[in-house]
Amino acid sequence: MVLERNIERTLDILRSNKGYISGQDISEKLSISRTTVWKYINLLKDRGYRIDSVTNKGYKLVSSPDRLDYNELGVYLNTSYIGRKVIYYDSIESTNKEGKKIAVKSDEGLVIIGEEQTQGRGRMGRGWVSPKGKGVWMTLVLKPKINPLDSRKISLIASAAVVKAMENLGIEGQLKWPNDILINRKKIAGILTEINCEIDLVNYILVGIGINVNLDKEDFPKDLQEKASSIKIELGKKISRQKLVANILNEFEVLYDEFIEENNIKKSIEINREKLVFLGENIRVIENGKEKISRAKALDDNGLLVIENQDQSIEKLFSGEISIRGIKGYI
Ligand code: BT5
Repeated sequence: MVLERNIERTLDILRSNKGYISGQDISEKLSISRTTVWKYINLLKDRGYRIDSVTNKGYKLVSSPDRLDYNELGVYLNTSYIGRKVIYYDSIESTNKEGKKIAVKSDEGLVIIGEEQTQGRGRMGRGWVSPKGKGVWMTLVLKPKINPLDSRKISLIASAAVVKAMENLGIEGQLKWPNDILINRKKIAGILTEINCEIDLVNYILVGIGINVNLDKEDFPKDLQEKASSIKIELGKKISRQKLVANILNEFEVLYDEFIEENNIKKSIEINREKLVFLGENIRVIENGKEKISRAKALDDNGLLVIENQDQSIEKLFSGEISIRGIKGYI
């Protein structure tokens, strides 16, 4: 424990110094010997940190490993409770599945992250492709004191947080109601919200977020290559997963607090509306295997999708088991 703590402190010192810092300075700050500093530096290098060392100048952090553990994310977090505890797995079946095992005993705001998922899950029993080190596969554990009927709103908060975080990093995403995030009309992220509740009491809610960040085309199975994509493929450059995750958690906390403290999700609805794809277009509405063509009209204040059917009747779609698709293309 002490060793880990000291390695972390060494890392913090390196991070807070833009240039070189001498071994002597680090040893004084931590009250340890210079040999021990040298030992910590080597341990950090073993963990993937690139640290430059120059005689008479000292050490400088050049780059950090592309990992999603708390050490790496924490630097960019400004939340008070969301993401302040992270359980990190190099490989896991499914972060939502893990969430179900530990949520009851966990604190609100816990985040479970896997570098890869071997059995990632989508909605309605579908699968989710989650290759190692290239995406964000995480689950957020929440314990709101709300009516279970209101839990649907958490999904709207989550999708708003994801597109807002992307926007912060200069990435223009769109939302396909209810929970897909697209770039150039290809799916790059999905959200799986699961709830465990009694009749009038929520035990916990799991918000599973999957984002294709740095996947290449070959990372997708053939049948997904036309409709799915990644931020890297669409933008032509790699994105920091750490900054993206921290931004999502930062945005999520603000929007979630609005819901919990003021009992409204105005900000989340506004973001969802602003980013909604298909507005004014004809869409295919699919429910229980049946399909019809309607026009997407608006998102109402509760996050229901307002559509106009061909007989001009107006209908509001409640997410649940309904999917929508564009007329052309795969999405
Ligand atoms: C979703 O389901 O979009 C929700 C995905 C949630 C994944 C996260 S990752 C962390 C957490 N732990 C989990 O185990 N899951 C959550 P749905 O709308 O049902 O979309 C699933 C469908 O999208 C699949 O049937 C495929 O057609 C397609 N798909 C699978 N993997 C994909 C990927 N990586 N990117 C884009 N589309 C994918």
